[in-house]
Parts: sequence; structure tokens; C-alpha cells
Amino acid sequence: MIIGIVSVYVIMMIGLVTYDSSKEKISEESEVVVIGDVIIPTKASRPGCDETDRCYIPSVITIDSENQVTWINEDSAFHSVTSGFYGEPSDLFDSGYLDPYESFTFNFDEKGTYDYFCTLHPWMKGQVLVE
Ligand SMILES: [Cu+2]
Repeated sequence: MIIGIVSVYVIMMIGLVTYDSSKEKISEESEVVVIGDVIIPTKASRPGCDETDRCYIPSVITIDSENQVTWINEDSAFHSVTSGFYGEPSDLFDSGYLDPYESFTFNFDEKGTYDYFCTLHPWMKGQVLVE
């Protein structure tokens, strides 16, 4: 009889613990959702995306000054968002290596044309026009 009550109690506790941890996982996942302005698409790590101008989508984005752009890496490989040109970084911004589904945001204060590239894939180029 006592063993029966204890085991019911233990089963209930296990149920509560499992329930709590599954609830936390759901809330963590929902916080991770980032909507990017510019997407790094799948297969951008292979040469060829430059032929259709789809290494960054869109490859040219126009924003008003004092606004930000968020890039999101939707590829399964690492990529970067680095200001300047391949071999000639301008040191304004650099995301470092972005993991799959990692994002990077930069705020553009001044008007101008900002070229950027990926440090890992020389064919990946994009532009931010700040008006
Ligand atoms: Cu890349």
C-alpha cells in the first residue's frame, strides 16, 4: 500500500519535471526567431550565386540613414558580412563567422554606398545604399 502511494508520487514528480523542461525548451526556441533584411541563402558557399546576384538576397538593399540592416545566414555553412571588398576590408563592420541561422545587425548612421563581402567566399558581394 505505502509502496503504491510512493511510486504514484514519484511518477507524478517525474511528470512535473519533464513537463517543466519541455515548456522551457519551447520558449527558448521562440526567442531565436530572427527576421533578416538580407538573407544568405543555401548554397551561397559554392561559386555560381554571383552569376544570378543571389549570394546575399537582396544583393543591394536601400535604407534610410540611422537605420539598421540585419543579415541572417540560412545556409548550412559559415559566412561573414564584412565591409569593403575581398582583400580590402574597410574595417567599418565585420560579423565574424556566422553559424547557420546566426544573424548580424549593423546600424548605418551616414548616407553613402557600403560594399561588403564574405571573407570565406570571394564571389559573395553585396551593397547597402543609405539614403
Ligand atoms: Cu560566404
